Amino acid sequence: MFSLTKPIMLKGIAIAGVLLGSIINTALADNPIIQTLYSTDPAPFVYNNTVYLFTGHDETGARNYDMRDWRLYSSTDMVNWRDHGVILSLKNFSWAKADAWAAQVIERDGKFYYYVTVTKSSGGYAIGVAVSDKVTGPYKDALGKQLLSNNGIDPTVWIDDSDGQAYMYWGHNGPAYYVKLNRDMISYSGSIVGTTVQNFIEGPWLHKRNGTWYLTYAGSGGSNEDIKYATSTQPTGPWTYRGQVMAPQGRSFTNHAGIVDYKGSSYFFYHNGALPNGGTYARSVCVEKFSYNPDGTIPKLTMTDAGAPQIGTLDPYSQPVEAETMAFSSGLITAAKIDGTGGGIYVTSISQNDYIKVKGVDFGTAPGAASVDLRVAAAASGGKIELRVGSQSGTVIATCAVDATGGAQTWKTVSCPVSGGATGKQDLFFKFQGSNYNFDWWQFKRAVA
Ligand code: FUB
Repeated sequence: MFSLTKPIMLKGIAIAGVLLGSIINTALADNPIIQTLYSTDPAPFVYNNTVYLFTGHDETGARNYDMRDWRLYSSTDMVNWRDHGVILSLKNFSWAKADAWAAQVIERDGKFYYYVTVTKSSGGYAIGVAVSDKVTGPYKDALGKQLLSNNGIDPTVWIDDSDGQAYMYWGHNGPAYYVKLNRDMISYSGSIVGTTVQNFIEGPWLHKRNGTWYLTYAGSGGSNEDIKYATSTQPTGPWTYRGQVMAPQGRSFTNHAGIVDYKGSSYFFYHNGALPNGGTYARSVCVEKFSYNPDGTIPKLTMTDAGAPQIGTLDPYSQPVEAETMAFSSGLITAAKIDGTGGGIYVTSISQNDYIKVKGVDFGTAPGAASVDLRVAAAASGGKIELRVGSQSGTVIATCAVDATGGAQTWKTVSCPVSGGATGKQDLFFKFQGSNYNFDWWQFKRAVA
């Protein structure tokens, strides 16, 4: 029923990732949020004034669901997203064999609990839980076995602010099930209860707002899934069907919702098949800003290319900005430097005319920026990075030669003069010339007035 993804040519490096963005035409769009790989099942989580976006990952070229790890991205402005890399994988669960499906992270008492769907080595779906002291991990299997082993998928957890009770919902093609989690968050008490939710298929997202409980979920929308929701005065239902939030749109059979409030606004995350060669097994996470209606109902939302508006601006001066912080990119990918825990991500697999867009960079009033430092590593000379404003073919404000540094992991800081237009708020583009070099971070220095 759906066109299968064509395998995309791997670049010549032994890491997961492919050339996706170089054939994207919607250069100024900010949806999908992630262009360096296919991402799925968004689970946003607000912590410490930052939105952490936990996602699944469709392997490129897959002809069925092929999902092996979970990824993390973060943002403080909803448009520039920093890539934290692989944050958890099937390998972290010794009893699991496949299907790193939908997951969600929440915090309790300073620990972060990562509820995941997997297939057990012995067969059948199960829900596991990993734990970390830090939101960015590393996460470890908390139990060494399943939390729930009854063929359930798509866990979603919310802690009731009125009494501290945590509830976990999950389900697939039947009732939405729930259970009460214990205070330790890695065990439960009482029975597993099935609740009737109209047209529920999968992907529940539980949240509470102004005393109302919301269960948002993927339903049967015709040929593809839509997103529907129901509400209740209690976390345990009964659930009253409230309608469709997002009609089927685009090329993915599934959709999957995640909803958060951040800096005074509400955001709806979902996935579709909007990247090149995207589809049912090659999905991408997107976001839309929305406002609840005065009566608390959720308005009907449409998938857009534009995504959410930027909150504030990005400061290019005060600290190094990780190169893997992007509003959009084309061609390149990211990789983990050493340990794969997300602590050392960099931009790699750079080819001629690849680019990174960083949105809404505030260079301040004239005279603006005087120079820029770039942290790079190169096995050979010959590359250069053009910094442009406005668009990938906009005004060049700096050109930095990338000479050989002694190896692809031998990092050096290159300092380049900036001229002609690095003032005010601008979209900044790193336009790459040549290849065979890596990029870790950047930072501008102000001109002395
Ligand atoms: O991504 C794999 C599965 O597809 C998820 O667990 C479901 O929610 C659906 O999005």
